[in-house]
Amino acid sequence: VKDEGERALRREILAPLARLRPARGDKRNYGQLIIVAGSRSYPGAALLATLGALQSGVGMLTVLVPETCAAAFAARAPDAMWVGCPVTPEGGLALDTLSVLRERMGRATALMVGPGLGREKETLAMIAEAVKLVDMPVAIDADALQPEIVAAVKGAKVLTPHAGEFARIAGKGADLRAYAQAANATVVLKGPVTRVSSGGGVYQSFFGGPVLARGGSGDVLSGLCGGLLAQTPDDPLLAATRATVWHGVAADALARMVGHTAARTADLPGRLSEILRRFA
Ligand code: NPW
Ligand code: AMP
Ligand code: MG
Repeated sequence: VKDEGERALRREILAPLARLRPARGDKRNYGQLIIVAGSRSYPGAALLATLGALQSGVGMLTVLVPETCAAAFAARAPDAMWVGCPVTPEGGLALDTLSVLRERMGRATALMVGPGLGREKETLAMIAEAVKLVDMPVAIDADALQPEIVAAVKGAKVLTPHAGEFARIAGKGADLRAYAQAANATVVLKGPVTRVSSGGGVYQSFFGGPVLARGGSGDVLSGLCGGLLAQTPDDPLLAATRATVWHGVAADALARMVGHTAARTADLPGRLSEILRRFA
């Protein structure tokens, strides 16, 4: 992506993802993502983010979730490595999740935090430490979109706020481009039109539509974004714009198939593959 001017994103940005892979690759060539997500109140958000990440092409995916969820989730998505972590009495991930992260970081190429975490003090303090701990780009969504967490990231970061979360991190009425520049972040400001900026150009996505106006659609996007970031850790803007377009075009496909009303967010990840087939 050329980082200048204002322009609408085109679906052709997805074409390279449809190419056949070189014959000799192995899973280590496609990055490793670690997701930290979920709580007793919002287990589903962690699963939806995982389903999005699993379709991104990422080589390996490790997901840190409350220990009470891991077995059920492994049955739903055995291709992810589910790691159960300790929870607080209120049901959020506890501070000790950090030791699990230390053990599992290994060769990870990106970290994604946020979906369904809840906003307990201990959980958010753990996430602030987690993003300091790692030496890799970080994608931040949902409850983890807090000013102190964003500021704690040393390296590259991709933020995926909706308007309410953007006001929380940037202040009411803040400008996307100016904030992205000041925060040294790639920001995906979600809405009926999603706008993406790293502080240079502003890229608009007109894909998607009101079929996405239901719980969990942002969680699928953050998983997809994390999975793409793990594959192009040196180009967060490319990962963010591709994730936005891919998510939107998949939503359009879902709406064509089942309409706007009776659609399921859980069926959205399944449409991601169909979109790429059209470029192949
Ligand atoms: P209010 O209070 O609604 O008026 P929240 P969330 C505002 C998980 N989920 N445009 C909102 O305003 C997520 O992953 C789990 C503008 C509030 O002030 C999170 O962990 C699901 N403003 C958690 O739920 C499926 C908006 O922003 C502030 C807005 C909470 O996330 C659902 C913060 O927002 C969900 O994804 C908008 N579009 N939306 C699951 N299946 O497990 C909200 N605001 O209160 O943190 O709300 O986005 O629901
Ligand atoms: P979240 O609120 O985090 O679940 O994110 C909602 C997702 O759905 C974002 O990707 C939004 O861009 C998308 N979305 C929600 N409502 C609409 C709409 N009316 N038109 C297009 N996209 C939408
Ligand atoms: Mg969300």
